Amino acid sequence: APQPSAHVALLPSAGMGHLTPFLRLASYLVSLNCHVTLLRPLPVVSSAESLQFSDFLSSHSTVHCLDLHLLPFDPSSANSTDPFFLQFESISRSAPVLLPQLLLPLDPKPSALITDISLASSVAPVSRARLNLPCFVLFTASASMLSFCASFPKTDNISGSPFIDRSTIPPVLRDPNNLFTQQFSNNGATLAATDGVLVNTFDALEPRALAALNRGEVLEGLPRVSAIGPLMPLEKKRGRSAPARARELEWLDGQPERSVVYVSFGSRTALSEAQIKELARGLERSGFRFLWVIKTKVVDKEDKEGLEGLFGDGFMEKVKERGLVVKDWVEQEEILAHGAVAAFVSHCGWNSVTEAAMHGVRVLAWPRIGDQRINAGVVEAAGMGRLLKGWEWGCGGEKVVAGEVVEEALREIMEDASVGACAACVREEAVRAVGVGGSSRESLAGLIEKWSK
Ligand code: BUP
Repeated sequence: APQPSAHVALLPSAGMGHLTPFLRLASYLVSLNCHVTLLRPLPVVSSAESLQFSDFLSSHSTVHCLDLHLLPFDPSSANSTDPFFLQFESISRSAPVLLPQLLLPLDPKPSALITDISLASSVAPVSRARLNLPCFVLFTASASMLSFCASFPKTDNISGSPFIDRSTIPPVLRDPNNLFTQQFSNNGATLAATDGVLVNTFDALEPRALAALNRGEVLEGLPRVSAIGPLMPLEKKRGRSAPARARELEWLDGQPERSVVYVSFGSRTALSEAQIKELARGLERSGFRFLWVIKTKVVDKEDKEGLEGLFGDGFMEKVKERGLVVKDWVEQEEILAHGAVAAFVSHCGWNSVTEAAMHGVRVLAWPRIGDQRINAGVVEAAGMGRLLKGWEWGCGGEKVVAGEVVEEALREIMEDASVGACAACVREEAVRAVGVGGSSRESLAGLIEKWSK
């Protein structure tokens, strides 16, 4: 085999939304003949993350994994109860101590360290000063969100990027004392001191944000922002040891072409019980076929309830011919790739948006928290989907959207051919971006060349 062209160390953060693009990038780098050292913060928060790590390592034997055993951290000292934000804090506090111990003895030495935006303010200074390594950030959300993050002002004055609408800014950022607000602000402020930012997006999806970022219109002194997405899913195991085809994929096999609505609000936000009942009513009234992945807890390990009793009376019986509801982890990427799927009712976590884009699936955007409303704006601007009518912060949780509203929104998204046509165009652009000579592929090749010197 030819000598690896570059040696890159990767430090991901917590939650599937952050881990997934890191492992996809790691796999991509390996395929481009790079040597990858993966730093794995332990213990992880969710079962999904621990499975994802072990699956990845068993199928990428050349990746060198180093465990970063987190130092003791008292969560009561931080102003948040969100398990993922607390984990960001824990990794951030441990990294300055542990990174030199793990990375300095390496031979050959890495030529760059890539870390998650949620860890940037703690990792970038150590990378430069102690490890003598250029530090790059993988921004795991949209370039539009990056433009907001990079321009996020002092915590007493929320205004943000020139083209981010105030109403799309997550309410948590209005609380300057919240742990997440502090992390977001510190990490944003560090961006200018890093060597480059990689974003899981592509030029044709976010032309305006990417141009503004790279023209210095968002923040002067920001390093090069490279769109390298959409990052491709990890290859699934094939052959004898491969797991049997999942129930939901078999179910999709039996459905007509482009007939199914896929419903999922991601790995880390649960709908309220009242909202689950109304969404069920909406799906039932719409008459469409549907596949619904449901979550009732923020961390999967706590999700022990069965499905019975979650919905209104007789729901499961009434829809059994045309609907499937699952609670387990599913292979979302394979679902979106399936020809039977037409539309995606999505919280607009950025990975979900890029996966829908890659497969030309239209999106009914129903954001819940964080960057999701800004990402929904990207979906709308690209024409590949619509925001749920009447949407406001808190929808799905304390503010319940009625079944009739869901029904109407489903009809609109499924019956509007122009949205379908836009989604198909976005798909073509996504395929082009990552193909030979495509913009995203060339951007990453340029970085690898730099890291090889
Ligand atoms: Br749920 C679920 N299977 O059952 P996002 C999610 N996923 O493969 P999130 C599955 O997890 P943040 C499931 O395809 C995507 O790659 C999904 O990331 C996959 O949202 C990832 O879409 C979820 O970014 O994270 O998890 O809410 O809040 O960080 O955006």
